[in-house]
Amino acid sequence: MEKSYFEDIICAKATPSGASAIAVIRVSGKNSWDILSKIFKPLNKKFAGFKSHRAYYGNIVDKNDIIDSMLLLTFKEGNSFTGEESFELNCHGSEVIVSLIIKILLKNGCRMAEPGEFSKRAFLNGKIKLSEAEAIMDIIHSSTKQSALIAVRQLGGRLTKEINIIKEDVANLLASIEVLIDYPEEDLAIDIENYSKKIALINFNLENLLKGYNRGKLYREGIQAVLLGKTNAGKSTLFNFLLDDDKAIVSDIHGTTRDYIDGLINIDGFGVRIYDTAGLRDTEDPIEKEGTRRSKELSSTSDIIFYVIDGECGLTEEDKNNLTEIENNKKILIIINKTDIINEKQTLINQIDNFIKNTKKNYKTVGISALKEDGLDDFNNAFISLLIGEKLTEKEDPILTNERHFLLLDGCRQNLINAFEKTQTGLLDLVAFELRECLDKIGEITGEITPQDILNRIFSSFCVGK
Ligand SMILES: Nc1nc2c(ncn2[C@@H]2O[C@H](COP(=O)(O)OP(=O)(O)OP(=O)(O)O)[C@@H](O)[C@H]2O)c(=O)[nH]1
Ligand SMILES: [Mg+2]
Repeated sequence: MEKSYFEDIICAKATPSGASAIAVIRVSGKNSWDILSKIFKPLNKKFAGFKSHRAYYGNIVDKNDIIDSMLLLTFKEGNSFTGEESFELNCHGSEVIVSLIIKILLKNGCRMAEPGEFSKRAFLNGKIKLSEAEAIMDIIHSSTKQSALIAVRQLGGRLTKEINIIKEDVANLLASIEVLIDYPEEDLAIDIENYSKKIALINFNLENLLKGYNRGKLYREGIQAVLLGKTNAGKSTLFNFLLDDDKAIVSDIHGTTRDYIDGLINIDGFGVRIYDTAGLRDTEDPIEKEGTRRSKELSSTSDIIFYVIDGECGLTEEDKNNLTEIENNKKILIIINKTDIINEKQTLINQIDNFIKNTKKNYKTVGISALKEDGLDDFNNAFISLLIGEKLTEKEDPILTNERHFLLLDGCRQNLINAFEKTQTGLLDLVAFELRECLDKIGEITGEITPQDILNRIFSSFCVGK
């Protein structure tokens, strides 16, 4: 096979748009350095031709005009990110300069890269696995430290490693079964119990990987949380406290918040988009009515509800009705606010427990003083435990975050369950069929067997320049 899959030389800006100190323009393709001799003039008088893995200071020129001075980094074929001859221009980060340089590159034989084309070339040239290319995209799109860490680990090949273990196990088992099918005359012993045990063990490891997916998804995609409760409970005060900002108007007038506002916070690595909403109360005011309707609508699409109880008033009939109305599948963090002015916090917690334990709600209770900014640690801990059970240890990090990977592995799980059932009937042909299907799906994750249209779909969701 040819070294490079594509013939064209591609270019793109690899850094985000807007003004910055430096912008990076990437160029990759067979003989791309030929372009350099036309457009880049090194300022070192002793310059004697380009070598790989060097930095050169010089000017980009268009005929006799100097466009910008910058550092150039060079990478030869086989030793670059894409695997192709390539270079990077570290020019000044002005949109005008970047677009001028890109125009010069296009004039001299480059074409604009498609989204994800650099990573696609890296994959097709065998430089990265498909799951690693997808991790690059995850890093670009990750909004919290935790999701970036997971993507970096995936890039470091942790997912590939785990999947390879499963693949090896399935392949070994398949090989031992195929020998029996292919050489029946050898009269080899058929150990059904042993095959079932092995399949069950592989499935156990696979299910552990799958379990991490939902947690990983929360990290990657973030969480929507809505502050709900009676008027004057202190929702907006709490919103401001959590955001460490004065975004929402706070007052002791009931019905202060009329429409929802939102902001992004980070709780233990989770990106949480939190909504402050209009307080719930019976009202004839059409604007407030609409506000209440919006509060309820938001709560129905949220992953978690922060239900704020005014500690000074205790658990009222309105609170009971509001809590009962929340769908049973919702996670509810009941926040007793204003703990700075209540004495009997525990009594109130017990009262809430007594009321809610019969309602089949998934809830936790926590006390806070939004005004005095007290109780944040308890709030964070209760949030995490409600969301994901207990805190994750380093070892339990979810490493499966990509939906495509999840669906394929979930398919593998089904194949293994089928294979397990078929071993009981002794139909080894069918067991082998399921195991082969399972291996094909694993191949699609790492990119060993991936149809062209799937590749195009994956890489087209990248940004240009990656
Ligand atoms: N003592 C005390 N007062 C608080 C606390 N949190 C809020 N308040 C007061 O309670 C009143 C109402 O606070 P808001 O944050 O506006 O209440 P809200 O739930 O947003 O009210 P609406 O927008 O009307 O639904 C204000 O006077 C706040 O200063 C608290 O923790 N302790
Ligand atoms: Mg408010």
